[in-house]
Amino acid sequence: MEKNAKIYIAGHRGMVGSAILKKLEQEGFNNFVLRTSNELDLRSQTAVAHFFATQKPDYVFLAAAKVGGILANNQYRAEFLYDNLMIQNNVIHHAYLAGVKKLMFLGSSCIYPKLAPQPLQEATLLSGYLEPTNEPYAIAKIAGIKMCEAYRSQYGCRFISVMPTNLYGENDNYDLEKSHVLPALLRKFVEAKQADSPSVVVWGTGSPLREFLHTQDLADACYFLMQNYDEPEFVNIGYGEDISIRDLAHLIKDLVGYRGEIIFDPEKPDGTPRKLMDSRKLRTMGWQPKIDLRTGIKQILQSKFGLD
Ligand code: GFB
Repeated sequence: MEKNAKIYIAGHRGMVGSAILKKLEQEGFNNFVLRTSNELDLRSQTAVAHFFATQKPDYVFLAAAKVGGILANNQYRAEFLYDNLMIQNNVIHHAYLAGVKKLMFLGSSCIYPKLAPQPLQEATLLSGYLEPTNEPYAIAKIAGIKMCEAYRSQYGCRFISVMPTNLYGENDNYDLEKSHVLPALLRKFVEAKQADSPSVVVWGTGSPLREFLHTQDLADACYFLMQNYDEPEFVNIGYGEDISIRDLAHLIKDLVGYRGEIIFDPEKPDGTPRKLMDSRKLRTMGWQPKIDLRTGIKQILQSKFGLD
């Protein structure tokens, strides 16, 4: 990307989009076209068509999506399917019509079959059944990958897809019903400490394993791939290690300095037993993450909750 290139980041106020914007600003880019969801409803074909025809961005990062944790995915199944399909169909198609030089589509590790061999290799896509709690979201993301592949093969578009593992970072969602596990546990343990509560409830059995990547690392990887990668196959972006929800809860409990008890609620879903990404493809290109989980959590405890 040329330093004066016009760059559109769809979803620039979200956790992922804001991290990408920050990274690009640090790298010296300054010609951004940005729209909030109030200013541009990406589900509207007319609005998106008008936006691309008039703004004609050179590069697009498609980080806009309806996202949420395990319960939100399961509860708002129609919205997760409809909103995400509409957003990506509109943005990808109109990026093609407007002659965008390169587009990056961001997916998720939930695209892989629930019981795919670990670590999850890119080649195992569509080799088995999906995890039911997030099937609508996964189907939308798989459609996005296939759209980028199809627009590349039929129209020659330089559209690439990347699949990040579970993410955390600045501008996360802390709504206890809709958020992902990491922000939810940070909030639960901080509030329990402040209120001197005797216990904190952690959903599920605690046995599922998850891999967590800081969004600063993700943004760094996206920038790296946008500059260096131009192939039809999508690329995993992971940290390389996972942790059980039980151990994550204990880690956060210790870092917060909470002394009470942890109670697991097996009535809540566990979801996929494990989803560790195989990120060898990205590693062999020369990229690696910098922020380990403990450091990343401490950073957020400080910036978001004012804890040292
Ligand atoms: O982060 P999370 O909601 O998403 O949950 P997934 C991960 C694990 O943490 C599950 C457990 O086993 C949860 O039951 N957990 C424990 C909690 N306590 C909590 C809590 O207070 N809140 C939450 N949210 N979980 C999502 C997918 O799956 O991951 C999305 O539904 C997407 O589609 C996203 O792929 C990255 O990792 O299970």
